[in-house]
Amino acid sequence: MLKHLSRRNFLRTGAAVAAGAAALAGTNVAAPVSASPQAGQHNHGEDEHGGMDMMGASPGFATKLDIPPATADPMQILTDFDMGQVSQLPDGRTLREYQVTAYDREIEVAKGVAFPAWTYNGRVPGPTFRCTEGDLVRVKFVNAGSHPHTIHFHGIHAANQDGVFEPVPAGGTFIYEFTAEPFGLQLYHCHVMPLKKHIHKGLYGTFIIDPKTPRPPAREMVMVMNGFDLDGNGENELYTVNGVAFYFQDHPIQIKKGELVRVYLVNITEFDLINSLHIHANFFQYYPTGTSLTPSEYTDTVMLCQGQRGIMEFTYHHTGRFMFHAHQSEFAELGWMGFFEVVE
Ligand SMILES: [Cu+2]
Repeated sequence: MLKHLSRRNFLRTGAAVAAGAAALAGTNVAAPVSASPQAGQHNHGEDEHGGMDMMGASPGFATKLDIPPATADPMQILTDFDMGQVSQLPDGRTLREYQVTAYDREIEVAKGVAFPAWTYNGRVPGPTFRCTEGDLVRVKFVNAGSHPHTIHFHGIHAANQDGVFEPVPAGGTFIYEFTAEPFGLQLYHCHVMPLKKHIHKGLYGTFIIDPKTPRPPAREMVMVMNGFDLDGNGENELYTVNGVAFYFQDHPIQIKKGELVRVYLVNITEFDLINSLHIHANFFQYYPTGTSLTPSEYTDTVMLCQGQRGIMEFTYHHTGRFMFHAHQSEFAELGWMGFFEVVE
């Protein structure tokens, strides 16, 4: 049904209209997936393995091929920070250990629209890992998917921890270990070729390295801007924040008048050169990549290349419903649109 549609007329199709109408009518978008209109249509005809060999999987721990965890909805993803399992090293440093498993999984990306995703821990985007600068980070990765994958963390680390030259085969494992630096808003994603396929299928997430002196208290949330190519034509038919089109239009994000809000904003959108975020009736302080504690811009709109990210801070001084969305209006109409509900 979706095979010959371009994204420019996708909105006229039943699926997208249903998604938009559901959002406007307040219907719960997080209903179970009942149909998969895209099943079998997701192959871009590219070499899955990119010519890389499968050396380098770590034998350090047992392979775990269990059932994927329940899918997180975009509201959960907004505030779900994985601080890892914390322990103290002999030298006094903090060790944080994280578990990541890659699964193939069908997810719902708009009301009634399924996408055959490749996921970290069963969700798109993957977990938000959080630590403090100087911590030793140890990530135990199990590949329970059907293709080779890695985790490529942005940050500073050794070449053999970069998740590029050590593809982990299906059923394989790998342990990534590095000191968290520099502080800021990082991200991670699979780096197996063809890269655009492994990324757009859903293998990415947010990685926050807090400064040793924490940022001021705030209501914190993570927003990952992405897109979904439903028919395998190399274009996105849907755009979202945290994985479901129109979700935050249907489920406005409640914030309190006068409270400081901090948004960790990541753009991982494949196929399009940029993505953007605009908030209505307000301005925000912007910290590109979060690597400085001094904002570089006071604005109401920011645009990001794929892999670019930044921290926004703002406070609403008026109650009511305020829109936020991509300022490419086409993206907004294809799902990248939501509301803040500001209350007393
Ligand atoms: Cu991959």
